[in-house]
Amino acid sequence: MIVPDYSPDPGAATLRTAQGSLDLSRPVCMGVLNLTPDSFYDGASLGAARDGKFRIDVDKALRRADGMLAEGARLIDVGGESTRPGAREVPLQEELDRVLPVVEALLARLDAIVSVDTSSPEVMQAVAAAGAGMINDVRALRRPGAVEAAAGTDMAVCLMHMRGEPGTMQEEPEYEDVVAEVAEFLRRRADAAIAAGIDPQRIVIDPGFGFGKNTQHNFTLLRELRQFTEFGYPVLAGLSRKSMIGAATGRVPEQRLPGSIAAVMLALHGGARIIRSHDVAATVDAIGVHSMLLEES
Ligand code: 8Y7
Repeated sequence: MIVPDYSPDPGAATLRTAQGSLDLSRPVCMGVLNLTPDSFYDGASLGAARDGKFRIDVDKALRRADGMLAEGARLIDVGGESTRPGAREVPLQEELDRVLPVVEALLARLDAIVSVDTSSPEVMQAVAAAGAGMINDVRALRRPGAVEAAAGTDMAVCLMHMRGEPGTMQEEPEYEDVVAEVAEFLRRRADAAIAAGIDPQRIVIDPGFGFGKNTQHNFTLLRELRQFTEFGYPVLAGLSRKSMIGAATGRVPEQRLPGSIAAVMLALHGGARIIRSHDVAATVDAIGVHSMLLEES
């Protein structure tokens, strides 16, 4: 593949989104707004089954997002497809029905940069038309048509590493060198995005904690996170209440906030610029403490 000649700026700290530039000179928190009935942590809290179908309560979702913004979130990540280990794939129409009304309401009523967690080119086009700022794709634009769909918008894109698919990804993942393999994957996906016409300043990369990795892989990636910043793209880290925190603390998801914040501190120390979290206030506090460390006296 021919890739445009591009020398990334290692200090790149501004992200271009379809809703304007986001300053990342100080790291920011992305709050999770989960629209799936089966999330491992906050499942179904924003909707209920009606007529045998899961339906979102849009007002409840708006209140939750408003609360996260008040706590200091700079982005709201809206997701209608469950990517937890073993999850089934959600049909396109179901994903659109869950996501679009909430995205439209958020954009109309709140001053938020809206990120949409999707791998589907149709959903990307629909939310771009609605005015959303960013795509968060756990499949890194690998679905047929996804790179082209993203390139046809002005949205920022988060390219995440996942080994396999959610249905199978935790079946004994193996790597020779997890850091090198994940880095190589992300470099290739960023190159493919740029080759399709996506401005490098729209790209975010993410090693994908918990996606086809065992506990040791996850902690190796966390320890070596700094290496991922060398591509010059902002690095996003999603650690919130994940099983790696459970493995380290012996705690169930409801009790994993302190462990998650400890891991957030390590990710910030490794250069992460966007922290995806269910717990915005605590994450913003961690960012505040970390940022003081970097102040010149
Ligand atoms: C991540 C994510 C999830 C992550 C990015 C969970 C959608 C599982 N985790 N997206 N999504 N990075 N970019 O635990 O780590 O929230 S879902």
